[in-house]
Amino acid sequence: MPSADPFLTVTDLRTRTLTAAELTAALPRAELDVEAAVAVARPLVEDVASRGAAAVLDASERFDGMRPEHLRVPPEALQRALEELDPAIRSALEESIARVRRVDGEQVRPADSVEVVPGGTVTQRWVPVRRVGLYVPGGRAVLPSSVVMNVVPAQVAGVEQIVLASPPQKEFGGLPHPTIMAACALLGITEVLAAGGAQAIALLAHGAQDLGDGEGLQGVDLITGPGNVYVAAAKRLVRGIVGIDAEAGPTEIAILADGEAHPAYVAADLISQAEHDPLAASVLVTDSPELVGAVEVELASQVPQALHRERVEEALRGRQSGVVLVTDLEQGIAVVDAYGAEHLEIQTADAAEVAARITNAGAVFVGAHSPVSLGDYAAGSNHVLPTGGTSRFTGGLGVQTFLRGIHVVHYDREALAGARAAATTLARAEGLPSHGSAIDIRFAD
Ligand code: HSO
Ligand code: ZN
Repeated sequence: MPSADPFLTVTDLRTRTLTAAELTAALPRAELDVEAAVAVARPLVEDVASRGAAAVLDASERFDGMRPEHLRVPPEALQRALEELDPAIRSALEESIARVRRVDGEQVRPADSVEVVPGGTVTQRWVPVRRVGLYVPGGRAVLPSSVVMNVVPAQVAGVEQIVLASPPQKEFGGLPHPTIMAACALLGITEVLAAGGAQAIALLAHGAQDLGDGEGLQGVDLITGPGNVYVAAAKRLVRGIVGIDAEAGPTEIAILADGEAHPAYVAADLISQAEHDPLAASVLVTDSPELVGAVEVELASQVPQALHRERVEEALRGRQSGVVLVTDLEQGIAVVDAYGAEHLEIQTADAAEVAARITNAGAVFVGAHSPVSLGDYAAGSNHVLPTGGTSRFTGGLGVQTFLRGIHVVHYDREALAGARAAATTLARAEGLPSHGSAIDIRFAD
Protein backbone atom coordinates (compact mmCIF):
# COMPACT_ATOMS: atom_id res chain seq x y z
CA MET A 1 0.00 0.00 0.00
CA PRO A 2 1.52 3.33 -1.01
CA SER A 3 1.51 5.85 1.82
CA ALA A 4 -1.16 8.53 1.89
CA ASP A 5 1.38 11.29 1.46
CA PRO A 6 3.97 9.96 -0.97
CA PHE A 7 7.48 11.36 -0.75
CA LEU A 8 8.15 11.30 -4.47
CA THR A 9 6.11 13.13 -7.08
CA VAL A 10 5.41 10.97 -10.12
CA THR A 11 6.00 12.14 -13.68
CA ASP A 12 4.24 9.68 -15.97
CA LEU A 13 5.89 9.50 -19.37
CA ARG A 14 4.28 6.21 -20.37
CA THR A 15 1.88 7.61 -22.92
CA ARG A 16 4.20 10.25 -24.27
CA THR A 17 6.65 10.31 -27.13
CA LEU A 18 9.08 13.10 -26.49
CA THR A 19 12.08 14.47 -28.31
CA ALA A 20 15.36 14.42 -26.36
CA ALA A 21 14.97 18.13 -25.52
CA GLU A 22 11.36 17.71 -24.36
CA LEU A 23 12.45 14.74 -22.30
CA THR A 24 15.16 16.73 -20.55
CA ALA A 25 12.67 19.50 -19.79
CA ALA A 26 10.13 17.02 -18.38
CA LEU A 27 12.56 15.53 -15.83
CA PRO A 28 12.85 16.71 -12.25
CA ARG A 29 15.91 18.91 -11.83
CA ALA A 30 16.86 21.88 -9.69
CA GLU A 31 18.23 25.03 -11.23
CA LEU A 32 21.54 25.93 -9.65
CA ASP A 33 21.97 29.66 -10.09
CA VAL A 34 25.75 29.95 -10.26
CA GLU A 35 25.49 33.35 -11.98
CA ALA A 36 23.73 34.87 -8.95
CA ALA A 37 26.53 33.53 -6.76
CA VAL A 38 29.12 34.95 -9.16
CA ALA A 39 27.85 38.45 -8.29
CA VAL A 40 28.56 37.74 -4.62
CA ALA A 41 31.87 35.98 -5.21
CA ARG A 42 33.37 38.48 -7.67
CA PRO A 43 34.30 41.26 -5.18
CA LEU A 44 35.70 38.61 -2.82
CA VAL A 45 37.86 37.03 -5.50
CA GLU A 46 39.08 40.45 -6.67
CA ASP A 47 39.87 41.46 -3.10
CA VAL A 48 41.95 38.32 -2.54
CA ALA A 49 43.71 38.88 -5.87
CA SER A 50 44.77 42.36 -4.80
CA ARG A 51 45.18 42.15 -1.02
CA GLY A 52 46.07 38.48 -0.56
CA ALA A 53 46.03 37.03 2.95
CA ALA A 54 44.45 40.13 4.55
CA ALA A 55 41.44 39.75 2.27
CA VAL A 56 41.16 36.03 3.05
CA LEU A 57 41.17 36.77 6.77
CA ASP A 58 38.51 39.48 6.40
CA ALA A 59 36.32 37.07 4.42
CA SER A 60 36.90 34.36 7.00
CA GLU A 61 35.76 36.72 9.74
CA ARG A 62 32.56 37.37 7.78
CA PHE A 63 31.74 33.83 6.72
CA ASP A 64 33.44 31.52 9.23
CA GLY A 65 33.00 33.83 12.22
CA MET A 66 36.74 34.00 13.00
CA ARG A 67 40.18 35.04 11.78
CA PRO A 68 42.30 31.88 11.77
CA GLU A 69 45.67 32.31 13.45
CA HIS A 70 47.41 30.31 10.75
CA LEU A 71 46.25 30.37 7.14
CA ARG A 72 49.04 27.88 6.49
CA VAL A 73 48.39 24.94 8.79
CA PRO A 74 51.53 24.12 10.82
CA PRO A 75 52.93 20.64 10.06
CA GLU A 76 52.74 19.73 13.77
CA ALA A 77 48.97 20.25 13.70
CA LEU A 78 48.66 17.77 10.81
CA GLN A 79 50.83 15.21 12.58
CA ARG A 80 48.96 15.62 15.86
CA ALA A 81 45.62 15.14 14.09
CA LEU A 82 46.90 11.86 12.65
CA GLU A 83 48.16 10.65 16.02
CA GLU A 84 44.80 11.45 17.60
CA LEU A 85 42.73 9.89 14.81
CA ASP A 86 40.47 7.03 15.88
CA PRO A 87 42.33 3.87 14.72
CA ALA A 88 39.14 2.46 13.16
CA ILE A 89 38.77 5.58 11.02
CA ARG A 90 42.45 5.42 10.14
CA SER A 91 42.22 1.87 8.86
CA ALA A 92 39.00 2.64 6.98
CA LEU A 93 40.75 5.55 5.28
CA GLU A 94 43.72 3.31 4.50
CA GLU A 95 41.41 0.78 2.91
CA SER A 96 39.73 3.48 0.85
CA ILE A 97 43.10 4.90 -0.24
CA ALA A 98 44.40 1.46 -1.22
CA ARG A 99 41.36 0.75 -3.39
CA VAL A 100 41.43 4.09 -5.20
CA ARG A 101 45.19 3.69 -5.74
CA ARG A 102 44.59 0.22 -7.13
CA VAL A 103 42.17 1.56 -9.74
CA ASP A 104 44.06 4.78 -10.50
CA GLY A 105 47.36 2.92 -10.83
CA GLU A 106 45.95 1.22 -13.93
CA GLN A 107 44.93 4.53 -15.45
CA VAL A 108 48.29 6.16 -15.89
CA ARG A 109 48.75 6.42 -19.61
CA PRO A 110 52.11 5.56 -21.13
CA ALA A 111 53.46 7.79 -23.88
CA ASP A 112 52.32 6.37 -27.19
CA SER A 113 54.25 6.89 -30.35
CA VAL A 114 52.70 6.59 -33.81
CA GLU A 115 54.88 6.27 -36.90
CA VAL A 116 52.58 8.16 -39.28
CA VAL A 117 54.94 7.50 -42.23
CA PRO A 118 58.48 6.12 -42.25
CA GLY A 119 60.59 8.82 -40.56
CA GLY A 120 57.58 10.76 -39.31
CA THR A 121 56.31 10.18 -35.79
CA VAL A 122 53.87 11.83 -33.43
CA THR A 123 54.22 10.91 -29.79
CA GLN A 124 51.62 11.71 -27.19
CA ARG A 125 53.29 12.44 -23.86
CA TRP A 126 51.23 12.67 -20.70
CA VAL A 127 52.66 15.28 -18.40
CA PRO A 128 51.31 15.93 -14.90
CA VAL A 129 50.17 19.42 -13.93
CA ARG A 130 52.97 20.80 -11.74
CA ARG A 131 51.05 22.43 -8.88
CA VAL A 132 47.42 21.75 -8.00
CA GLY A 133 45.00 23.09 -5.40
CA LEU A 134 42.45 20.69 -3.96
CA TYR A 135 39.40 22.04 -2.21
CA VAL A 136 37.67 20.01 0.51
CA PRO A 137 34.51 21.57 1.94
CA GLY A 138 33.81 21.72 5.63
CA GLY A 139 30.19 22.85 5.81
CA ARG A 140 27.28 20.59 6.56
CA ALA A 141 29.37 17.44 6.71
CA VAL A 142 33.06 16.83 7.15
CA LEU A 143 34.17 14.53 4.38
CA PRO A 144 37.66 13.08 4.79
CA SER A 145 36.77 10.66 1.99
CA SER A 146 36.86 13.67 -0.34
CA VAL A 147 40.50 14.24 0.65
CA VAL A 148 41.22 10.71 -0.57
CA MET A 149 39.28 11.19 -3.81
CA ASN A 150 41.14 14.41 -4.69
CA VAL A 151 44.62 13.53 -3.52
CA VAL A 152 45.07 9.95 -4.73
CA PRO A 153 44.56 10.54 -8.48
CA ALA A 154 46.77 13.65 -8.31
CA GLN A 155 49.53 11.67 -6.64
CA VAL A 156 49.19 8.74 -9.00
CA ALA A 157 49.36 11.16 -11.96
CA GLY A 158 52.69 12.41 -10.60
CA VAL A 159 51.67 15.94 -9.55
CA GLU A 160 54.70 17.49 -7.86
CA GLN A 161 53.02 19.95 -5.53
CA ILE A 162 49.62 19.49 -3.93
CA VAL A 163 48.05 22.23 -1.81
CA LEU A 164 44.83 21.43 -0.02
CA ALA A 165 42.41 24.05 1.31
CA SER A 166 39.61 23.41 3.78
CA PRO A 167 37.62 25.90 5.87
CA PRO A 168 38.83 26.85 9.35
CA GLN A 169 36.59 25.49 12.12
CA LYS A 170 35.80 27.70 15.10
CA GLU A 171 35.60 24.75 17.49
CA PHE A 172 39.05 23.56 16.44
CA GLY A 173 40.86 26.84 17.03
CA GLY A 174 40.65 28.04 13.45
CA LEU A 175 42.23 24.94 11.92
CA PRO A 176 40.46 22.70 9.40
CA HIS A 177 38.57 19.76 10.87
CA PRO A 178 40.97 17.31 12.58
CA THR A 179 39.78 14.37 10.45
CA ILE A 180 40.53 16.35 7.29
CA MET A 181 43.98 17.21 8.65
CA ALA A 182 44.59 13.59 9.64
CA ALA A 183 43.64 12.40 6.17
CA CYS A 184 46.12 14.91 4.71
CA ALA A 185 48.87 13.65 7.00
CA LEU A 186 48.03 10.05 6.11
CA LEU A 187 48.45 10.90 2.43
CA GLY A 188 51.65 12.85 2.95
CA ILE A 189 50.13 16.25 2.14
CA THR A 190 52.05 18.95 3.99
CA GLU A 191 50.79 22.15 2.38
CA VAL A 192 47.34 22.72 3.89
CA LEU A 193 45.44 26.01 4.05
CA ALA A 194 42.80 26.92 6.63
CA ALA A 195 40.65 28.69 4.08
CA GLY A 196 37.17 28.01 2.75
CA GLY A 197 34.60 29.20 0.24
CA ALA A 198 35.22 31.60 -2.61
CA GLN A 199 38.18 33.16 -0.78
CA ALA A 200 39.98 29.79 -0.68
CA ILE A 201 39.55 29.33 -4.42
CA ALA A 202 40.83 32.86 -5.05
CA LEU A 203 43.81 32.26 -2.76
CA LEU A 204 44.70 29.02 -4.52
CA ALA A 205 44.43 30.69 -7.91
CA HIS A 206 46.27 33.91 -7.16
CA GLY A 207 48.60 32.91 -4.34
CA ALA A 208 49.74 35.55 -1.86
CA GLN A 209 52.89 37.53 -1.25
CA ASP A 210 52.84 36.82 2.45
CA LEU A 211 50.51 34.34 4.05
CA GLY A 212 50.85 36.04 7.42
CA ASP A 213 53.91 34.01 8.44
CA GLY A 214 56.43 35.93 6.39
CA GLU A 215 56.31 33.45 3.54
CA GLY A 216 54.53 33.65 0.24
CA LEU A 217 52.09 31.23 -1.34
CA GLN A 218 52.53 30.35 -4.97
CA GLY A 219 49.35 30.16 -7.02
CA VAL A 220 48.41 26.79 -8.47
CA ASP A 221 47.87 25.68 -12.07
CA LEU A 222 44.68 23.67 -11.53
CA ILE A 223 41.95 23.61 -8.87
CA THR A 224 39.75 20.57 -8.24
CA GLY A 225 37.22 19.48 -5.68
CA PRO A 226 33.60 19.92 -4.69
CA GLY A 227 32.04 22.81 -2.80
CA ASN A 228 28.93 24.95 -2.46
CA VAL A 229 27.56 27.36 -5.05
CA TYR A 230 30.02 30.12 -4.01
CA VAL A 231 32.92 27.76 -4.54
CA ALA A 232 31.47 26.93 -7.98
CA ALA A 233 31.10 30.67 -8.68
CA ALA A 234 34.68 31.40 -7.63
CA LYS A 235 35.91 28.56 -9.84
CA ARG A 236 34.03 30.11 -12.75
CA LEU A 237 35.75 33.45 -12.01
CA VAL A 238 39.31 32.09 -11.85
CA ARG A 239 38.93 29.72 -14.78
CA GLY A 240 41.38 30.75 -17.47
CA ILE A 241 43.93 31.97 -14.91
CA VAL A 242 43.99 28.38 -13.69
CA GLY A 243 42.29 25.19 -14.83
CA ILE A 244 39.31 23.86 -12.90
CA ASP A 245 37.72 20.42 -12.85
CA ALA A 246 34.01 21.19 -12.83
CA GLU A 247 31.46 23.31 -11.04
CA ALA A 248 29.93 20.91 -8.55
CA GLY A 249 26.25 21.23 -7.68
CA PRO A 250 24.17 19.35 -5.12
CA THR A 251 24.59 15.59 -5.28
CA GLU A 252 22.25 13.41 -7.38
CA ILE A 253 21.25 9.79 -7.56
CA ALA A 254 19.11 8.28 -10.29
CA ILE A 255 18.02 4.67 -10.10
CA LEU A 256 16.82 2.78 -13.15
CA ALA A 257 14.87 -0.16 -11.76
CA ASP A 258 12.40 -2.77 -12.94
CA GLY A 259 9.85 -4.84 -11.05
CA GLU A 260 12.58 -7.17 -9.83
CA ALA A 261 14.43 -4.51 -7.84
CA HIS A 262 14.41 -4.69 -4.03
CA PRO A 263 12.23 -1.81 -2.81
CA ALA A 264 14.15 -1.62 0.49
CA TYR A 265 17.47 -1.18 -1.33
CA VAL A 266 16.04 1.38 -3.73
CA ALA A 267 14.60 3.42 -0.86
CA ALA A 268 17.80 3.20 1.19
CA ASP A 269 19.89 4.40 -1.75
CA LEU A 270 17.54 7.29 -2.53
CA ILE A 271 17.78 8.32 1.15
CA SER A 272 21.56 7.92 1.25
CA GLN A 273 22.25 10.75 -1.17
CA ALA A 274 19.31 12.86 0.06
CA GLU A 275 21.18 12.84 3.38
CA HIS A 276 23.79 15.23 1.92
CA ASP A 277 21.67 18.24 1.22
CA PRO A 278 18.05 19.44 1.17
CA LEU A 279 18.77 20.27 -2.48
CA ALA A 280 20.08 16.77 -3.28
CA ALA A 281 18.21 14.98 -6.06
CA SER A 282 16.88 11.43 -5.72
CA VAL A 283 15.19 10.18 -8.87
CA LEU A 284 13.68 6.77 -9.51
CA VAL A 285 13.04 5.76 -13.12
CA THR A 286 10.98 2.61 -13.49
CA ASP A 287 8.47 0.76 -15.63
CA SER A 288 6.88 -0.80 -12.57
CA PRO A 289 4.08 1.05 -10.74
CA GLU A 290 4.18 -1.78 -8.19
CA LEU A 291 7.80 -0.96 -7.38
CA VAL A 292 6.87 2.71 -6.90
CA GLY A 293 4.24 1.71 -4.33
CA ALA A 294 6.63 -0.61 -2.53
CA VAL A 295 9.40 2.01 -2.47
CA GLU A 296 6.99 4.53 -0.94
CA VAL A 297 6.15 2.00 1.79
CA GLU A 298 9.88 1.58 2.44
CA LEU A 299 10.50 5.33 2.48
CA ALA A 300 7.68 5.74 5.00
CA SER A 301 9.46 3.33 7.32
CA GLN A 302 13.10 4.26 6.61
CA VAL A 303 12.96 8.08 6.42
CA PRO A 304 11.76 8.58 10.04
CA GLN A 305 14.73 6.48 11.21
CA ALA A 306 17.30 8.61 9.39
CA LEU A 307 19.52 10.81 11.54
CA HIS A 308 19.04 13.67 9.09
CA ARG A 309 15.36 12.92 8.45
CA GLU A 310 14.34 16.56 7.96
CA ARG A 311 17.02 17.17 5.36
CA VAL A 312 16.20 13.85 3.67
CA GLU A 313 12.50 14.59 3.57
CA GLU A 314 13.08 18.05 2.14
CA ALA A 315 15.31 16.59 -0.56
CA LEU A 316 12.88 13.80 -1.47
CA ARG A 317 9.91 16.15 -1.59
CA GLY A 318 11.82 18.83 -3.49
CA ARG A 319 11.06 19.46 -7.14
CA GLN A 320 14.50 18.11 -8.04
CA SER A 321 13.48 14.60 -6.86
CA GLY A 322 10.75 12.24 -7.95
CA VAL A 323 9.67 9.16 -9.85
CA VAL A 324 9.59 8.93 -13.62
CA LEU A 325 7.28 6.20 -14.86
CA VAL A 326 8.27 4.79 -18.23
CA THR A 327 6.68 2.29 -20.62
CA ASP A 328 9.67 -0.04 -20.67
CA LEU A 329 13.41 -0.19 -20.01
CA GLU A 330 14.09 1.12 -23.50
CA GLN A 331 12.39 4.39 -22.61
CA GLY A 332 14.02 4.18 -19.17
CA ILE A 333 17.47 4.19 -20.75
CA ALA A 334 16.53 7.23 -22.85
CA VAL A 335 15.31 8.98 -19.70
CA VAL A 336 18.42 8.36 -17.60
CA ASP A 337 20.64 9.31 -20.54
CA ALA A 338 18.73 12.57 -20.93
CA TYR A 339 19.09 13.18 -17.19
CA GLY A 340 22.83 12.39 -17.11
CA ALA A 341 22.96 11.75 -13.37
CA GLU A 342 26.03 12.20 -11.21
CA HIS A 343 25.36 8.68 -9.88
CA LEU A 344 23.23 6.16 -11.75
CA GLU A 345 22.24 2.81 -10.29
CA ILE A 346 20.93 0.03 -12.50
CA GLN A 347 18.73 -2.32 -10.55
CA THR A 348 17.17 -4.46 -13.23
CA ALA A 349 17.40 -7.98 -14.55
CA ASP A 350 20.48 -8.11 -16.81
CA ALA A 351 21.80 -4.99 -15.10
CA ALA A 352 25.22 -5.28 -16.74
CA GLU A 353 23.70 -5.27 -20.23
CA VAL A 354 21.54 -2.27 -19.42
CA ALA A 355 24.54 -0.47 -17.88
CA ALA A 356 26.61 -1.04 -21.01
CA ARG A 357 24.08 1.01 -22.98
CA ILE A 358 24.29 4.09 -20.74
CA THR A 359 26.21 6.99 -22.25
CA ASN A 360 25.54 9.89 -19.85
CA ALA A 361 26.36 9.46 -16.15
CA GLY A 362 29.15 10.44 -13.77
CA ALA A 363 29.41 6.87 -12.50
CA VAL A 364 27.22 3.80 -13.02
CA PHE A 365 26.54 1.32 -10.23
CA VAL A 366 25.48 -2.06 -11.49
CA GLY A 367 23.17 -4.54 -9.77
CA ALA A 368 21.77 -4.99 -6.30
CA HIS A 369 25.11 -5.00 -4.47
CA SER A 370 26.75 -1.89 -5.86
CA PRO A 371 25.10 0.97 -3.98
CA VAL A 372 26.28 4.54 -4.49
CA SER A 373 27.58 4.72 -0.92
CA LEU A 374 30.03 1.95 -1.77
CA GLY A 375 31.42 4.27 -4.45
CA ASP A 376 31.44 7.18 -2.00
CA TYR A 377 33.96 5.38 0.18
CA ALA A 378 35.39 2.09 -0.79
CA ALA A 379 34.76 0.78 -4.29
CA GLY A 380 38.00 2.17 -5.69
CA SER A 381 36.07 4.52 -8.01
CA ASN A 382 36.13 8.29 -7.54
CA HIS A 383 33.28 10.20 -5.93
CA VAL A 384 34.02 13.65 -7.32
CA LEU A 385 31.64 13.46 -10.26
CA PRO A 386 29.83 15.76 -12.70
CA THR A 387 26.43 17.05 -11.52
CA GLY A 388 23.57 18.97 -13.11
CA GLY A 389 23.63 17.03 -16.37
CA THR A 390 27.26 18.00 -17.10
CA SER A 391 28.10 14.31 -17.49
CA ARG A 392 27.07 14.98 -21.11
CA PHE A 393 30.47 16.52 -21.67
CA THR A 394 32.72 15.61 -18.77
CA GLY A 395 33.75 12.72 -16.58
CA GLY A 396 34.58 12.52 -12.90
CA LEU A 397 37.89 13.19 -11.22
CA GLY A 398 40.63 10.77 -12.12
CA VAL A 399 44.27 10.45 -13.05
CA GLN A 400 43.58 12.07 -16.44
CA THR A 401 42.28 15.23 -14.73
CA PHE A 402 45.85 15.90 -13.63
CA LEU A 403 47.60 15.04 -16.88
CA ARG A 404 48.08 17.06 -20.04
CA GLY A 405 48.62 15.39 -23.38
CA ILE A 406 51.49 16.92 -25.35
CA HIS A 407 52.03 15.95 -28.98
CA VAL A 408 55.70 15.66 -29.85
CA VAL A 409 56.24 15.83 -33.62
CA HIS A 410 59.41 14.47 -35.22
CA TYR A 411 59.69 14.25 -39.05
CA ASP A 412 62.87 13.76 -41.06
CA ARG A 413 63.46 15.40 -44.45
CA GLU A 414 61.95 12.54 -46.52
CA ALA A 415 58.90 12.35 -44.31
CA LEU A 416 58.45 16.14 -44.60
CA ALA A 417 58.72 15.79 -48.39
CA GLY A 418 55.78 13.39 -48.31
CA ALA A 419 53.61 15.87 -46.42
CA ARG A 420 54.77 18.90 -48.41
CA ALA A 421 52.04 18.94 -51.06
CA ALA A 422 49.17 18.56 -48.61
CA ALA A 423 50.53 21.22 -46.25
CA THR A 424 51.39 23.83 -48.88
CA THR A 425 48.07 23.32 -50.72
CA LEU A 426 46.13 23.88 -47.52
CA ALA A 427 48.30 26.90 -46.68
CA ARG A 428 47.44 28.45 -50.04
CA ALA A 429 43.76 27.57 -49.62
CA GLU A 430 43.76 29.38 -46.28
CA GLY A 431 45.49 32.42 -47.73
CA LEU A 432 48.52 31.80 -45.52
CA PRO A 433 51.29 31.22 -48.09
CA SER A 434 54.10 31.89 -45.60
CA HIS A 435 53.05 28.70 -43.88
CA GLY A 436 53.79 26.89 -47.15
CA SER A 437 57.06 28.78 -47.63
CA ALA A 438 58.30 27.54 -44.25
CA ILE A 439 58.08 24.06 -45.73
CA ASP A 440 59.29 24.84 -49.27
CA ILE A 441 62.44 26.58 -48.00
CA ARG A 442 63.66 23.24 -46.69
CA PHE A 443 63.75 21.91 -50.24
CA ALA A 444 65.26 25.00 -51.87
CA ASP A 445 68.67 23.45 -52.55
N1 HSO B 1 28.13 11.33 -2.56
C1 HSO B 1 29.04 12.46 -2.48
C2 HSO B 1 30.39 12.11 -1.93
C3 HSO B 1 30.42 11.68 -0.52
N2 HSO B 1 29.51 10.94 0.12
C4 HSO B 1 31.40 11.89 0.40
C5 HSO B 1 29.89 10.70 1.34
N3 HSO B 1 31.03 11.29 1.54
C6 HSO B 1 29.18 13.06 -3.89
O1 HSO B 1 29.54 12.12 -4.83
ZN1 ZN C 1 27.54 10.55 -0.63
